[in-house]
Amino acid sequence: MTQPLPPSSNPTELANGPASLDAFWMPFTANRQFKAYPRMLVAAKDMHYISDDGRQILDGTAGLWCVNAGHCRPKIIEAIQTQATTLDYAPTFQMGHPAPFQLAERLAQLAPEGLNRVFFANSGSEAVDTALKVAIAYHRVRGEGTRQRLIGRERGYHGVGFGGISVGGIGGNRKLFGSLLNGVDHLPHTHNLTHNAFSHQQPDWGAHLADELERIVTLHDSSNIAAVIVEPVAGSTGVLVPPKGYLEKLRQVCTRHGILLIFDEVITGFGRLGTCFGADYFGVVPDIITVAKGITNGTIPMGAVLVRQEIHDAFMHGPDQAIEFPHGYTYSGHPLACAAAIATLDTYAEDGLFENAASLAPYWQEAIHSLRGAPHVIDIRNIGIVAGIELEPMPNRPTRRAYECLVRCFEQGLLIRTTGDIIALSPPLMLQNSHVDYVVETLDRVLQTLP
Ligand code: PXG
Repeated sequence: MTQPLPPSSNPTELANGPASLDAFWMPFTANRQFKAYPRMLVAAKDMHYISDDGRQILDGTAGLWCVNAGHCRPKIIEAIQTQATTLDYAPTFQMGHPAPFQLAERLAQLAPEGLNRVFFANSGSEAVDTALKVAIAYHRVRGEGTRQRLIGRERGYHGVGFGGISVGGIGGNRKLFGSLLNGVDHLPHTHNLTHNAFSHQQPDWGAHLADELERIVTLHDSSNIAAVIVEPVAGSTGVLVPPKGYLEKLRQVCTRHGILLIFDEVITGFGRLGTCFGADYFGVVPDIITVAKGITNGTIPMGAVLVRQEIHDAFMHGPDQAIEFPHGYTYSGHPLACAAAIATLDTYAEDGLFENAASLAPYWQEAIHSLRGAPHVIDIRNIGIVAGIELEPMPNRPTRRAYECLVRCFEQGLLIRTTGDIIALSPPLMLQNSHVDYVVETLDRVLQTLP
């Protein structure tokens, strides 16, 4: 899989390595471990990164699940450059500029019918906190101010704001941070190796886990519950695909009790499953969708909240001069992010990338499941262009085996993500069969060598 390096990616030019690694406190990183054995990326093009020692690394993770169209796509770069020289910044508080209006229209056209109002943020975390605030405030402006409780799910990941970690269900991300939001419950997660190991796409077992929502509603009464938030496919925790019928049940229970259903589509949005949104893939329409990452192909930070029109309209009363929703960010609808997003949506459409993902998904599935039987593999799960490969942890050394796998894959020219002892794969959607083969062959080789 050697392709010529793009001209701008001469690693000897770019790898003016930093004099010291000390000052940068790295996010979600074992800082001391990384700084002892750093892995540096200095350039990227299409499906590949270039490391500081000049090697091509196939991007098996689309960066952090965000570079869905592949790296350094010309149309997106050009749009950012043009925007930066035309209008670098303009406020969106009591002022406007064209780009966020244009982008919001585009998103409304792509979104499931009815979700046609868009609030902009700068990350998935901000989109989630915005969505939770919209939900609570929506009930209040309608005179149902007792609806304040939020329901998330165990093993859910909704970013790192206080709202997001409160509804999130990854213990390690919560335990250092005190009492979090009041009034949050968690549905059980849907992972079960006994029933569902080596499922292809949606597992058969587990829809009944959504019945827990009825139990929580009975406990608190629906008049106290604002919203349920779930990832349609839980990504960060290690790729948990919803059991057949599960999301449908959540939708039914929420509808029955007047509870808003929020799909956090920060990962599943923009083609990851071969459809624009997970909601399209599963045929289940929530009331609010949060997105980020792939909205700008990872180039400029941006998040957004897509909201049913009725929810938006519930705020549009009172005196004309009143600010209806006292919330927003300095960079909500930032010109560069909007320009990047519009060019990204164009690229997805012009290159047929969602369609490519859909048509490659069967090949991806078969290739990934061919790793069944490789050393240490206790589960493989997949959907769209996503896969989770769960390894048996080393005795008394959880995470060690997967970390070793990441290091060895990187040495062999493949970037993977690991969480616990689970490998997560989510390459850019421009991939071809040969890239799939490379991912699987490299992983197979590395798995054979792992302690
Ligand atoms: N919601 C979901 C579903 C996410 O996956 C966020 C919210 C937060 O987005 P920001 O932009 O604030 O990071 C995410 C982010 C991983 C990984 O390795 C996943 C995320 C971020 C970084 C790493 O799985 N998801």
